[in-house]
Amino acid sequence: MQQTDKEAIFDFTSYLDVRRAKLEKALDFYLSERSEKDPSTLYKAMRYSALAGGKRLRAALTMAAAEAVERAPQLKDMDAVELVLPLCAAIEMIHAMSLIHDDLPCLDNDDLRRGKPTNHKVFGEAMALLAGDGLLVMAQEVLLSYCHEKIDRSALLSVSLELCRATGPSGMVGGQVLDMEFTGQSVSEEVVRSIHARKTGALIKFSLWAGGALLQAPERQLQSLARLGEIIGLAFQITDDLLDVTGSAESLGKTPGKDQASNKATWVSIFGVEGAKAKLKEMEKEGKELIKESSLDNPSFPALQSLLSYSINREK
Ligand code: GRG
Repeated sequence: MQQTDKEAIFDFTSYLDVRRAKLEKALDFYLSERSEKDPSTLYKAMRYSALAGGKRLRAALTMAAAEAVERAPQLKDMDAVELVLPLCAAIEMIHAMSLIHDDLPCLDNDDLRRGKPTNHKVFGEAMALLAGDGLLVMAQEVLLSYCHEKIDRSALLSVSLELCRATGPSGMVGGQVLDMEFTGQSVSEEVVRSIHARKTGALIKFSLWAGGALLQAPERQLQSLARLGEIIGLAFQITDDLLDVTGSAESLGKTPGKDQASNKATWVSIFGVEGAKAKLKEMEKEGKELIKESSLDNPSFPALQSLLSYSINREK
């Protein structure tokens, strides 16, 4: 395609690389020891998982949402990505902690994550548990202490509250418990949907909504972001279930085949591989229509549409 003065070609790879680098610099700073008296093994263990790479999809969704919305007047001349960096770091810290705890012998008992030995394989179970605890609490500390002074305090408080909800019993923790309780049982689509909406979907939905909410976007845009978050969250999980069947340890950086081995309720167990792929096509179509109807993407800068496709067509 030829590039004209009016339309720039959207380079999604560079788009992601630039944002990933900003996020990782921020994480590196927030996760630095503040004093010589800080327990350095704990920091090493937290940094090992939080800075271990990963796609950074949740942070990218938050940044894309922040760049897409109408902002509060006092934030208009500021860089949207910089404004949401503490929020993105908080989300990725919570995501990293959930992976550390999920890999522990008492839960999934895994040895490989992001192509590296899991946290407890390197630091031992007790330190891995505490590194997860440290990241979980530090996420809220980072969010509440590092946001720019021009960010409205009541917007910040409601983002912090929703992050608690997305993470706790009504979100990720609750979803993990339902997942454990239904493992080995034959379940309906309804049950799988409700497990995944909490376990994986809640943090993804939050990531999109919060990117707009922190910058005080209008309610109609926040509602569209929340709905898009539900669609991407579900599509992400269906893809994850498919990759567990079709992917290799080398490409995934984690152990495949675990869902079937532990008799988990997944989209593939309900619809089969072809049915799950067809469901994904439906979700992608629905997501694209929503983005268009809600004018969430600028045609020459289709970040949300690219992130939707990326979360479905990824190979890891
Ligand atoms: C106390 C918050 C808290 C949680 C403990 C362990 C647990 C309860 C919940 C598990 C949640 C979990 C690990 C869900 C799986 C989500 C998932 C599919 C992770 C993989 O995400 P990717 O593919 O990973 O985005 P990368 O490595 O790219 O970041």
